[in-house]
Amino acid sequence: MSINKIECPLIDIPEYNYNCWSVVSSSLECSELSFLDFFSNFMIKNTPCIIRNIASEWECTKKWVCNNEINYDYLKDKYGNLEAPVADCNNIQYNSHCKIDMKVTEYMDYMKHHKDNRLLYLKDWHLRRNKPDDNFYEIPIFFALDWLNEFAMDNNEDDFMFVYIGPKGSWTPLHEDVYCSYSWSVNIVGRKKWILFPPGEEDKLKDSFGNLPLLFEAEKHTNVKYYEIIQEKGDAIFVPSGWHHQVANELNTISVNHNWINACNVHIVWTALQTNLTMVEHQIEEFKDSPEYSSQCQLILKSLFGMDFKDFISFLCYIAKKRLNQLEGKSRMGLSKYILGIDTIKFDLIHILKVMESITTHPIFLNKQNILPSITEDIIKIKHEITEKCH
Ligand SMILES: O=C(O)CCC(=O)C(=O)O
Ligand SMILES: [Fe+2]
Repeated sequence: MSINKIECPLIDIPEYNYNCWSVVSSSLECSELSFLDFFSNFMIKNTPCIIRNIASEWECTKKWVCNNEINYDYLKDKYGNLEAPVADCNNIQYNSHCKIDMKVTEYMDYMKHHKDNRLLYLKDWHLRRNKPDDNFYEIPIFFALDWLNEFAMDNNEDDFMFVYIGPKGSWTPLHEDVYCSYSWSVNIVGRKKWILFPPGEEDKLKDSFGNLPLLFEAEKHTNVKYYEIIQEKGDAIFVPSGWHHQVANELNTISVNHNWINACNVHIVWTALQTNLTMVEHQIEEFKDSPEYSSQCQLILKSLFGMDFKDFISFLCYIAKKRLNQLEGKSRMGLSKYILGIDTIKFDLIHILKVMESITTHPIFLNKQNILPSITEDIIKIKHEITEKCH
């Protein structure tokens, strides 16, 4: 079997069972871990893990690091004229870090000498998109089933592939990832301390208005279950869907991070989308008799969650159509250099069908509230086709 071929087993995804604490937070050696082990023990169980020594062959491991420190001069030389978003961890406004755009050359000077009161964290930098021919890292096979970035790249839309560079002491506030997606992160150099909360534990941290703190402090919350995970240089961390987390750089650190969705967590994304819609509907309940109520709810949903029903369904339909074509013999290339095996394609389709079945019983779909006109026919056609070809 080709080492770039992804074969997943056609198995069911179990219900959440976070009483299985013993499997939580395992640390595994990359060369001893198979795709299947990762798939069945972590991805479908939505459980975190560390994979050690994943980046030894990456170009950035070789070139961006010098004597275990960030090679500021190399980065300045190579990327100095690009711009990147930078957060000031010492400047908090509206419950988040103040953000500015900065020239990379200026940021590298700051990192090398930093003598001011600011604590600047360069984050969410789309370096890969800015320099598409610069293959400074390879997506590891474990993280290659990634509909989110496949969709973004095929359609020339914003992707979810980032570089983070931060000094010792910089940090990321407590949050849940965009769309309730998975994330993975690899340290090129440095060390991060992660605090992860199994889904639901974050409710214990909320104040009387339902707001989460910017930063979890263990001494203030003694009844909360959480995991502290240290991620060293060369380690990947797998952050499951819906696990709130906060991160602190314990040394000057560079990481590569992706957000991703696939057949194993798409149902979690769908659940989160519905929960967010219900929340929005309650918030503007007083207008529920107005003819614009449904479309206004979708608009607010998009600004809150990052996508609305139409976006989510279009995304699902796109992946479904692509996989149906791949089943018929069209190129089976997935993300990056990876080829999808037949069972992987079927696995994707079967789980898309499950979510589509749930979508078609949702009140928005049943009441034909005019927010999904053209997609309605698409989804029904796709459901038929999947049923025909995969059962
Ligand atoms: O590394 C960080 O500071 C934050 C990364 C993160 O939140 C993620 O990868 O999901
Ligand atoms: Fe995150």
